[in-house]
Amino acid sequence: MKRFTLQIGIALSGMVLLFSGCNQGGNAANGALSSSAAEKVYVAPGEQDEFYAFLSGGYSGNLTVYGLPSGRMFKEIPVFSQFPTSGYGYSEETKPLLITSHGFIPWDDLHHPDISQTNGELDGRWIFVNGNNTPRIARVSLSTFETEEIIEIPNSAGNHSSSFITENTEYVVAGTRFSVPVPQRDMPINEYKGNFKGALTFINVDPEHGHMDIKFQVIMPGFNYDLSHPGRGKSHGWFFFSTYNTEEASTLQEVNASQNDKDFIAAINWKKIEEYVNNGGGTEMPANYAHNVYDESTHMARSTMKKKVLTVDPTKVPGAVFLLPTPKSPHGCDVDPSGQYIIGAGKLSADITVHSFDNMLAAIEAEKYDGYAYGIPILNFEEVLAGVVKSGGLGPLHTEFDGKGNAYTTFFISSEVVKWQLETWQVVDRKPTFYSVGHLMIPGGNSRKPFGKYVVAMNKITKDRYLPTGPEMEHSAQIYDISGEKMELLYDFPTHGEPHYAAGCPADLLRQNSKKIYRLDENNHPYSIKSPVDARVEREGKDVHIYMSTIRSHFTPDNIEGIKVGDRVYFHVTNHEQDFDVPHGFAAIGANTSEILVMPGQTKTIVWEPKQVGVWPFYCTDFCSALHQEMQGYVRVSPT
Ligand code: CUK
Ligand code: CUA
Repeated sequence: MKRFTLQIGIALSGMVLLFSGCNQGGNAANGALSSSAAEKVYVAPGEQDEFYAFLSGGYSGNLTVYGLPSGRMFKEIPVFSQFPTSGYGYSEETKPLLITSHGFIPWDDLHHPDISQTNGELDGRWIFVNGNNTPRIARVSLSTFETEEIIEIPNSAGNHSSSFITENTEYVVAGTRFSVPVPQRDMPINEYKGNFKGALTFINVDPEHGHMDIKFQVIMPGFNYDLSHPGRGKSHGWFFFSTYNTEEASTLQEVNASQNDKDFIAAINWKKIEEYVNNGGGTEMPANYAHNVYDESTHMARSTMKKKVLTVDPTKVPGAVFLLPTPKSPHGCDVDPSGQYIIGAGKLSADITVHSFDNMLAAIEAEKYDGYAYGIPILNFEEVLAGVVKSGGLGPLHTEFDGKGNAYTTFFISSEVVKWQLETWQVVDRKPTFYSVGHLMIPGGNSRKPFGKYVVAMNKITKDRYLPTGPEMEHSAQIYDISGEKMELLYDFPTHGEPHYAAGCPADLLRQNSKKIYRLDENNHPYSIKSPVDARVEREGKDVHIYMSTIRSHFTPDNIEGIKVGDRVYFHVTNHEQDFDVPHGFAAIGANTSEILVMPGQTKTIVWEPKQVGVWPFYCTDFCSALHQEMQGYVRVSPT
């Protein structure tokens, strides 16, 4: 996003100044909140929120859980990060989740969450998120709120189109913001045009366990594939991807990349391609990518390196791939709840382009083509167009829907949310955001059944919104009431990292299924023990395995001798509590990883490599009872 500011800043510097002038004027622009606004976000002590909101953490690599309307933060779910709070990415059980073909990569840039669906409605089973940098998609359980699976995406780079899902969670998709040589090879960068390719990846989701598996990759021309959205309802079976740099320039200085007045939305008939590959179509290509799965019953993750991927040349599947011309470097690519309208927000534009799915089918039927790009038909713009929203704003990015015939589009440059009507294309309201809004989110706004009560705007620049905290401010989110004709700004809350997108759902969808306890009798961790009486120390050469039990408020064993400098000491800690929300932590002095937090019924392992002779303490890091401070022990480390 910061790129865009820069680029657009050059082109439209006059207007930028104009807008930033009026929007960053401090409290005068705050929208004069009424006391009823305060009431609407007030959730009294002991009461619970009406909605969950899952905000991406951007460069934090995490997904953060909030309540709406209160804006209270409940949990940070580590996905593409090492997270000391829980030991995620440090513990032996979770480290394999972060393995890639490039090695152990404990960071990524998380942009877009999407909740699983059945029949186009949120089903609250999983939430999928993307890693943008080293292309990956993760699946997070909405029962345990933990990352359960991460799959790497070969042949792509900058997985920004993810992780949107089809309406029965048949597929989660990945795109490629950067086109790259496919397969990767050593070649001159300035020979990009015609040689680099854009892989669009369709990942099958197993309906029972949610396990992901790459079904096929469509190898597209070397554009930049930005965002995507599935068709729904009548357009179920299609997927839409916005593109920019259809000039295929290797350097995206403004002059190069914005020559074309129109780029494309690529429309992919995935059902047709699925049929083609089910009948033996496609070409298997060597590819290296990691597939990492966490098993809830063993509490362990396993990493497998995959060696090939099935690729599809779109020109070999007639009627499967089309290009819809869309003005001014479209960024957002959103589909309305009916599946009829495909909205392309040209980020260098003032207007919003709306394509019609029916028009698209008619244009395909009548072969209203304006030519071809590498053999892929380019549909005639006027033929597919449904309407243009004359917004009066600048820099449209993303659109969500309230399910009542209204759409809400963010404008990055003019810092506002604009409400407009589907089919009349008339703007009916607009409200400023503070400041420079990226995505917005209506719970279920990405499904056939949105819950159009609130919209959350996620802003890129915070400036004067909060007490200053040095040069860096946390990003802000703003919640608006959209139940009436006019939007009303209710509240403003700080977020973690950089929230790009978010997904939300009614609290009732998750409340019942939220897991409370891992059952001890179901604990299949290879180093678990059934009860404290099984606690022991076992040596295998230099490796020492300590089978440890925790229960309020002691460790068994708590005096450990026989350890030598140079040993690798594995603390396998089983929490033998069976009470909701009673974790125990474990940390030993000089540990060069983090501590671990072990939930009741769970076993976790941390490795400790003592470097110094002595008697070294360990303790529980979670205040678990009145005798928490008594929950401690010693390890005696002798010379080698
Ligand atoms: S986003 Cu990822 S650059 Cu507009 Cu979906 Cu912010
Ligand atoms: Cu267990 Cu503190």
